Amino acid sequence: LLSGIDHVGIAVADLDTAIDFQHETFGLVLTHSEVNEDQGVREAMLAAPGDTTGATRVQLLAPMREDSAIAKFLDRNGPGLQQLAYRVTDVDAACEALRTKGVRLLYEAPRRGTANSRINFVHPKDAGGVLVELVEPAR
Ligand code: MC0
Repeated sequence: LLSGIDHVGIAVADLDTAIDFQHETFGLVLTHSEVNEDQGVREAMLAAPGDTTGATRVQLLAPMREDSAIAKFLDRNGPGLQQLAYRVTDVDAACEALRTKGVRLLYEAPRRGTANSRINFVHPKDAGGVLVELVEPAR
């Protein structure tokens, strides 16, 4: 079902400040950034310089709107780890398998994620207090 850990997501107030911090402190390298209007976020993907596969990234998420999930998370918790994203080969099949186990998915059908991936989320209350994202990368 799962083919790897795609990324971990950190909620931040200011994207550029957080990119600089991760670079100067840990040497992480910016590999991608985009705006996701549907999710109300500006986001950046960063890779560890010594990770030759580049498969697992750190995602920085900054809110664009007060009613976005990231704005609400920041209001409640301040900046910090917001999500764990598992990579799957077939997000529809993964969601179906999880529903069969009684796990709640946040969306009826997958939505658009980073770089045209297809995504859905498991409710944190059904995943040990962790917001789990499922990511099917674009082909
Ligand atoms: C809320 N809770 C969390 C949590 N957010 N627990 C762990 N991790 C989180 N990130 C807890 C609350 O503290 C609360 O616990 C309970 O879940 C339900 O809270 P709620 O008030 O009913 O719900 P909200 O309004 O806080 O929303 C939570 C929810 C929302 C997960 C439904 O954040 C959401 O829809 N997330 C999915 C979309 C998302 O996160 N987008 C941003 C990343 P108590 O014990 O107080 O009841 S976009 C992205 O990631 C894309 C671009 C990508 O990667 O491709």
